[in-house]
Amino acid sequence: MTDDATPTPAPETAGGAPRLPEPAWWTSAVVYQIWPRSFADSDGDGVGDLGGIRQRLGHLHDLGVDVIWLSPIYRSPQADAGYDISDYDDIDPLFGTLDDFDALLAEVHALGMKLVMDLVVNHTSEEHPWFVESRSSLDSPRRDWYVWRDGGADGSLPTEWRSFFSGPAWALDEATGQYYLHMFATAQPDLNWENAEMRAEVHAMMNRWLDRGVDGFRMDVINFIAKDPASLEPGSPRFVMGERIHEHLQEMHREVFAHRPDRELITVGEMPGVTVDDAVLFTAADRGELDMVFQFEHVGLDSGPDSKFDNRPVELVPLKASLARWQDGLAERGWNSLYLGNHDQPRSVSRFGDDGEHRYEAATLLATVLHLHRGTPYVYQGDEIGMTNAGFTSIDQYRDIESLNWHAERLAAGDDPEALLEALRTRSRDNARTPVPWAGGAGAGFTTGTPWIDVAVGRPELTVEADRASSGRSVFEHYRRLIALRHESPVVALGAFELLAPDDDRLWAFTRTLGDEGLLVLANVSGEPYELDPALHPALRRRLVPQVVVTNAPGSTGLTLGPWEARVVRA
Ligand code: TEU
Repeated sequence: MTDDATPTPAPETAGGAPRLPEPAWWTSAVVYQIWPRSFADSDGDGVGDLGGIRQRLGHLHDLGVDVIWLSPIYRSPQADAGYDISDYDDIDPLFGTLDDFDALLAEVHALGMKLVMDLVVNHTSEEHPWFVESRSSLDSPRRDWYVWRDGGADGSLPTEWRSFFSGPAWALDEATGQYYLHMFATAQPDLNWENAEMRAEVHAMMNRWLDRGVDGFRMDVINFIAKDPASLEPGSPRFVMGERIHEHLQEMHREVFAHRPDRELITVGEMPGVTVDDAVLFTAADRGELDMVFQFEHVGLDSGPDSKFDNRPVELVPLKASLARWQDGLAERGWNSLYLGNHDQPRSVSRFGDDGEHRYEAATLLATVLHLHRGTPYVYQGDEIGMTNAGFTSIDQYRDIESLNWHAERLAAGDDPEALLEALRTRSRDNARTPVPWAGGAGAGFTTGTPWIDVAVGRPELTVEADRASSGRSVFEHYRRLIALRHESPVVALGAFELLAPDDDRLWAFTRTLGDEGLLVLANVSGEPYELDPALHPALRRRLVPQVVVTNAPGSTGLTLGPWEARVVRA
């Protein structure tokens, strides 16, 4: 988010043809997400840390990513794995010190990469001094920094809202007799963005991190910050996306980003429930809000009506239609971020692919399809070697507060324990939170101690070392090719997108076009061979052997796609 990210009005050239604005640097960039607890442990306490990240930077440099996003490393009681922050200006001792951080940042920059921090300002930890002061009395100067309400005279809660982590979204504070809002854990009270003093403190904190040298922010549930006061009344149908959200983001842009035109920064807002139309407003360069958002439509398709744990099979037709709608919706104004997994989602190869017989093909197919869309791709740690779901069989193996709260609530309600474990095996956030297995052996090259959570069960042979060494079948090598392709090929970064065969429930096919350049992407999303219809695209009709740009099945050039084969050809 810099002035060069904001297309300037196109000046007329001498010949009269308008010159296109320079695309922002992040249109050809790829981001890698590190979830620090499980990336690499340098001190043997079983928890990943900054030292571990520093030791593994070569891996990311080899992969070729441009930006590293770190999930929260700030001081935190770790009720929600660091998304409950008690000091925005310090590093949690679990992960290291500010000196370690500065050393990491310098090394990332020396390798030509950028570092983005997680910004969690919808809520703080209940241990943050702001909240300690806020709850201390009804007339505390910081009372209004959080969302406090009276309960009903009949003992009812201020509203019916439920927390994302089970139970009501309101907690009673005995000392003052009022309830505070917590959309997530009770230990994560929501900040009140109506309070200008609080907003100014957040802006100042962001400025301190940018002054320190970080290259931007991934903003946690940032569309939740604006609570419409009316929505906080009983019976309100409105959830948390209040109307002032755009005002808050524009103010943040003015106070934090706008006066740094010399910096190449990036902002991405995490936004559960955001629509395509909202996203245009959030990301259109001329509005000065965000560079891109994480939308949730495609990762909600397999959720049941009541809960994500009520899991449905993922179907290809709605999945590709959903991504295509976002491609079309943000084609002229705005920008997409592209992801299939992160620390809140199951492993993408287990969820959308095949984590058994065709794991290599499915992991590389999903990567190919995602990276050939228009937008900025995000690679979640471990996906670059095709890591699979955790495979846990006992509730004792789980650590995540969302999973544990949900399990306890459903068990108390009398649900079948085996069915609960099966739901967690499919949907728990811990599926994506197992240690990165760098090598074989007890601590999987992740730690010399006992890992804070078990290494994924059932695949001891799947390690970074083994994947990178497996010639011709390395998921890592495939990602590397895709990332390099985006860097060198404007049609991948900027080309127009068109979905082909939208109703086909096995073929995921689309084209990308920029000027005279065209690419055709063909992916067989099934374990059976797929016969391409030559009528699908002229490049196939001409029966020329089209030039293959990327494939996960070298040598396969005919009209038959093998199981989970993905092929990108010039067209
Ligand atoms: O997640 C927000 C969010 O709405 C969900 O993805 C949520 O984590 C849950 O899985 C819904 O079922 C963000 C962070 O990414 C997440 O790790 C935090 O727990 C959450 O905010 C609170 O900070």
